[in-house]
Amino acid sequence: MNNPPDLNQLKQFAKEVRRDIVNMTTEAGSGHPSSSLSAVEALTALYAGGIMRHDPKNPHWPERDRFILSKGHAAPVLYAVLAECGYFPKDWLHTLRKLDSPLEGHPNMCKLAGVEASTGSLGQGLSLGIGHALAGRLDKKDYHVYVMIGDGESDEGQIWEAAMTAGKYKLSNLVCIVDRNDFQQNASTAEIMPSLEPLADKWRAFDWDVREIEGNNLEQVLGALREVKGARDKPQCLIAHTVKGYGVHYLADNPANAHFHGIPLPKDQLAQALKDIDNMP
Ligand SMILES: Cc1ncc(C[n+]2csc(CCOP(=O)(O)OP(=O)(O)O)c2C)c(N)n1
Ligand SMILES: [Mg+2]
Repeated sequence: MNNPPDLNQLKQFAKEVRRDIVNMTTEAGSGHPSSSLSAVEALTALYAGGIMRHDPKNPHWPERDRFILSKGHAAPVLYAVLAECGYFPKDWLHTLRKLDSPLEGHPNMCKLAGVEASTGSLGQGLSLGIGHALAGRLDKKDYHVYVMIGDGESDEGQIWEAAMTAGKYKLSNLVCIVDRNDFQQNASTAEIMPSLEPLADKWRAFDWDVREIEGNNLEQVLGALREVKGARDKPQCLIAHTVKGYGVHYLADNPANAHFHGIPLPKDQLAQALKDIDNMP
């Protein structure tokens, strides 16, 4: 891959990804813009910030780093980033959720090169990541495996089976990013599953290294992802504190309203949303 762009270029990349997300979900009339927007900085840093070793022209390159979007309902952020990186033509974004489009509502690895795992049924992606991480160790390859899970998704028992297993095998080539946006489908995580906290302690108890970061702060995300690359004996957890809908006031200022999970922007809000994104620092 080329040298990573500077911070300003990366911020422009993130803005373009946000525009793509609101445009494609509004056009589709369905999808999860708020869940996608909270994850923009993490995927920008991974794919465009020089963290992941990958080649859009050779998506099945055996040496590539792997990214698995376990919270698969945030597919629009993955599609936007893959398109901006050149995995497929950008105008495919207009086909989101349309019949026969490879850009299904949830990522389908059989339909779209660049999608590492088919996800959407919450709870499974970290286990899939463990498979890749163990395979990399067996094959003596030095790739890293990055998995993003949701905080609501963390209610799934399989997440904790995976956490325990990765700790046992000391998978230092595995990084789990928790998109800690404090909301899930119908309400806040505090209402639905208050015992999720203390979250960092739970990961530590399963023998992971844990860092808590501001997940919509690109510099912090980049810094943390660079640090965890050097890990030697433990899997790495980044708890990324984010805002659901970040960058678009209509969504971000109303996250407590369950109406905004899995609902596209009303068409008459699109112009203001694009202005909000333009005005981001
Ligand atoms: C096994 C399973 N149960 C339920 C759902 C429905 N569902 C989709 S998104 C979601 C909420 C996820 O919340 P969170 O993980 O916090 O993601 P966020 O959108 O906040 O990033 C639910 C319950 C699902 N996709 N899979
Ligand atoms: Mg959430």
